[in-house]
Formats: sequence, C-alpha cells, structure tokens
Amino acid sequence: MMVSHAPSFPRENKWGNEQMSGKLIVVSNRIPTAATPSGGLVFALHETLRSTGGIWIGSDPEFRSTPSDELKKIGDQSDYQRLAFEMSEEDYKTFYLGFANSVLWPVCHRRGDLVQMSRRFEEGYRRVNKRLAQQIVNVADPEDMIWVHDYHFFPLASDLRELGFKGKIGFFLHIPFPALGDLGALPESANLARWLADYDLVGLQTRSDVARCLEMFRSELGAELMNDGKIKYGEQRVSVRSFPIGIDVEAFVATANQTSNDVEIAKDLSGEYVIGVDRLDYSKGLPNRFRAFGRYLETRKDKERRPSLLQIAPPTREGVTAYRDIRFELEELAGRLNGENAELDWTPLRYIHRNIDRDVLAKLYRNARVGLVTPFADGMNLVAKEYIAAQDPEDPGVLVLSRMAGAAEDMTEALLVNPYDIEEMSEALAQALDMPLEERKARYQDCMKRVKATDVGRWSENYLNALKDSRTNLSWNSFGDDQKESD
Ligand code: GDG
Repeated sequence: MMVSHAPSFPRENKWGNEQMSGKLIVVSNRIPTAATPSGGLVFALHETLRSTGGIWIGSDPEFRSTPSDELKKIGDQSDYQRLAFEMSEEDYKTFYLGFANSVLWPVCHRRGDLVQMSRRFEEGYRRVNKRLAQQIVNVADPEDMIWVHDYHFFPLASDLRELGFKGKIGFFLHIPFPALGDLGALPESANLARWLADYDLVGLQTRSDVARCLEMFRSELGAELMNDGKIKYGEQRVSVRSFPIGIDVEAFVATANQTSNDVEIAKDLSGEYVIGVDRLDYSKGLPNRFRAFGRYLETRKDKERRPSLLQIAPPTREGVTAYRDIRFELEELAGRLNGENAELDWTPLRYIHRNIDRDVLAKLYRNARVGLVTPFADGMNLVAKEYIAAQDPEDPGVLVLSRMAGAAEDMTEALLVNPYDIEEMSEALAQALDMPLEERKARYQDCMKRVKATDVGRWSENYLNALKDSRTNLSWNSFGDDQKESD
C-alpha cells in the first residue's frame, strides 16, 4: 500500500524538555521489518522513533522493474511508520553495489586501488538519491527534522534543499571520513564538500574524522572555521562534530550473562580460544589476522599450549568482485594454516562463513580469552565494544585492537596494534594470552568505562539534541512558510 502523506506524531520525546514541533524522519539504507528489531544501532533508532513517533525510511529489499514514485509501507507500523523506497535491479547494481560500495566504501577505507569507476554508477547514485528526496518531500512537513545515515546518501540534503525543504537535516557517517588525498579518487561529480554543506549537522565517529572533514571544507570550499566550532560557507553554517557510536550495553551484558544461552562448545574451543567477528570485508584485515595467528603458533614457547582461533565472518556484498576475492584469499589461508598446524586432536582455526545468532555470539565472546579486532580502517567497530561488554568482570579476556579502528581513539587500554605488522600482532596475542589477572581486570575496567560512556541510546540522544540546536543557512531561518503555502 502506498502512502503520500504521513501524520505528525506530537508525542513526548526523551531527549530534551522541549518537544519537537515536527516529526523525526530517519533515513538509512536498511530498514528493520520485525516489530522489535535487535542489534545495537537498529534497536536504538527503533527506540528513539518509538518514543517520538515519526518515520523510518529505507530501501525495499525486492526489486521492481519500474520503481514507484511513492514510498510504500513495510513491516510493523504500530509505533511509527516504516516506509520503503523501491529500486530496480539496475538501481541496486549501480547505486548500492556500484557507487556506494565500489567507489565510496573503498575511498573512505583508503583502498583507492579497489575503486571501480563507471558513469552508470554515478548516474544510478544520483538517480536514487534524487528520487528519494522527492519521495521524502511528499511525506515531510516543513518543521520535520530529517536524520540521514551513511555514505549511500551523501547528496540527499542538496537534493532536498533543491526541492525547497528548509527544515533541519542531519547526517551521520558510520565509516571513516576520507583524507584529502584520498578524495582525489572520487569522480568529479561527487563533490562531498558541497553535498555536506547542505546539512545542518555532520556527525562523524571520531575526532580524527572531524579533523579530516574540516580540512576538506577549508581546502575545497575555502570555508572558515568559526569560534563556535561551526563551518561558515557563504550564508551557510555547518556543525561538524564527533559522536562515537556504541552498543546497547545493558542488553548486551544481560545476553552474555544469561545461562539459558550456554552453547555447546567444540572440544577445541573448550580450552583457550581467541575470537574474531567481522562481516567478510577487505577493510577488516582478516588475512593478516590469520597470518598473525599462524606466526603466534610458530613462535610460541610452550608447544603444549593449543589455543584456537574462532573466526566468524558472515558473507556481505557478494556482488562486488573485491568481496569475492577476499573470500578466496581467506579460504586459501585458512586451509594452509590448518594444514600446517593441525594435529589429529586439534584444529587451530575454526572459520565460519555464516551468520551466528546474537545470543550465541555474546556467549562466544564471553568465553574467549582474547578478542582480535584488527581492521585496516574502521569507522568505529562495534565488535570491540561487544567483546568488552560480554566479559566476566572477575576474569575478563583481553582485547587486541587495531590502531586504525575508530574505537582505538578512546579504548586506549586495549592492546593496540598495527594491523599491517604481523610480528607485532603475534606478540600482542602472546602478551594477551599470558596476561596476569590483575592487569586484565584493570584494562577491562578502563575499556568498559568507554563502552558505557558511548552507549548507543545516549549516542542517538546526543546527536538529536545537537541537531535540534543547529541551524545552517541563516536565510533558512524563516523555514517552513512558503512550504506550508504550497503544501
Ligand atoms: C559500520 C562501520 C561502525 C557480525 N557478524 C555477526 C554479527 N555481526 C555484528 C556484530 C556487530 C556488527 O555486526 C558489525 O558492526 P561493526 O561496527 O563491527 O562493523 P560494520 O558492519 O562495518 O559497521 C563500523 C558501524 O557501522 C556502526 O556505526 O562501527 O565502523 O563500518 O554488531 O556483532 N551479528 C550476528 N551474527 C554474526 O554472525 N548476530
């Protein structure tokens, strides 16, 4: 069923004393369909929208040969509206697999060598964003606040402004903000600086991301940094701030503590094991992690000691060549590692290329002596936070964390490693496995403080408060008036 206009939800909200005058509209590529979705970010946004009412807009998983001009209701509608935008197969290939994941993703993760240039990709990206902007304008009221998530929708504010929307629009980038030098790998049509200047608030994961974004505004637009921390570009004012994302700490601790989800663990894993959990993505540094584990096995002094590595790596974006390549590379490495090190009664590496239940995952984290999180580049990395939250405070395991993950900016008491340095990672593994209880506890407590400080509920509250207080374009302060007339 199609909708052309959504009702306003003037309910009490939980992020401030002042009530929002309009409704909240969240835009993300994926939209949850279950009545109560699980998973940190999705759950936090669901809870936010439940308390404020509003609309969550995302892509329809089914393709249409001719996508509708209107948004369609999808999944549960009881607390807020969930609306989907339709795509054709060509849209999916060019917008999602193409421009978003074969151009923007590699550029933001410092893999310019993996960029696939194609005019079709650029056109698809612009087409889907423009169509979506029109669909949003059809359901938005002038005083609504729009919160756009991630690199799929960089130009959405520009497209909405072009259609006359003057309300507040915020953007949050979940992945690393690219360095100035890497922006050169984008096609000319992708002008990140101009696109982002049309938002009121640009939220990024870390302080380093903010520094890179400011550098881009200065260098590409000659924008000025003002005393209040905002960027001034002509009449526009853009706030650029870091909002480090986290997990739903209470829920995750409770899941990891539950005894009802105790898992039958294979014999190899009943002793010491090390865990890695990542979507199978080239940015996550999995081949080097396997190499470092192999190096640890070779160099360990006590050959009687037989720790295993449990790597869970569910498939993702398999329509992109670079993802198929990393899968083959990993399978080859896994085979070699086990071939060279396994014994009749011991398999050193357990590699699972499928999705595992969240409850089971929490338990697997809790029982693992070491959490290995070694991406080459990562916006934040929630696995690092989940691993810490799942630990037994009286006997915690140790987090080995790449310096290149956003999480490392604050979780400085993890064992920080360079994901390109196999030797260093193998030494860190040895140090983690031998670490005395007191040191493990002290490091865990420090990391846990950071995990709690960035709880995802607080994250969305902080972001929305900042968006509410922001205002970009001074001439938009009279926003709403002409839109109301044309409505
Ligand atoms: C992007 C940014 C940023 C993984 N395998 C399974 C499973 N997972 C869950 C993990 C975790 C989530 O997926 C992965 O989150 P990450 O943060 O590690 O990474 P991305 O997917 O790349 O997310 C990242 C994040 O956005 C949020 O802003 O931190 O930097 O790249 O929650 O537990 N969950 C289940 N089974 C699996 O097999 N149930």
